[in-house]
Amino acid sequence: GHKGAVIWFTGLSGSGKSTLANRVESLLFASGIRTYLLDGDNIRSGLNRDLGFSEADRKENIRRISEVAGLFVDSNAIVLTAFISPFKEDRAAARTRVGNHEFFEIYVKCPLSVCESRDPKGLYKKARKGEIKNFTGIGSAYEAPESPELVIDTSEETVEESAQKVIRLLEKSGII
Ligand code: GGZ
Repeated sequence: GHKGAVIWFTGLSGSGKSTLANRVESLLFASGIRTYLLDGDNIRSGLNRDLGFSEADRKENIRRISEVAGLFVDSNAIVLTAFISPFKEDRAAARTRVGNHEFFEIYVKCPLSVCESRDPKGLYKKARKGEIKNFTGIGSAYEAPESPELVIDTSEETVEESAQKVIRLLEKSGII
């Protein structure tokens, strides 16, 4: 058996949140654990399609996501969230909503220069040209976590190593 929990990945665009969350999800799934992955693809396109990237909209984005994550935890699923979630206050509110013992904040750390060189969707390039005004790391702040449960440096380690660290954290915390 396993307990419900939220694995909350936070980091810049291009830091590797989704890649890592997907890898962790397949490892958990392979062990027969009930998981659900929340990301831009299933949240910003539906539930939150009325929201953009102003501070107020990002705040509301994270608030709704934490409410949904909390509901899944009630069903004993392990929820993985992959959103920039740039503001400390909003991540703290998510932690309070979900419950401190069920909330694992993973800082997906990666230098801005590396994220910018990856630039899979060309968004940093657009932000530099002024075509996206409030892009995180360029025209909008990213507040790094001060005491996350785990820090993963994706410019220094492989996705496999990182995923194993997340699994070990869940094991030693008694979630799985
Ligand atoms: C940041 C933006 C922006 C702005 C569009 N700032 O790399 P991506 O493309 O696939 O991931 C980014 C995603 C961020 O959405 P989140 O819901 O994770 O953000 S937040 O937690 O701050 O609400 C990026 C794309 O949306 N994107 N405009 N201005 N990222």
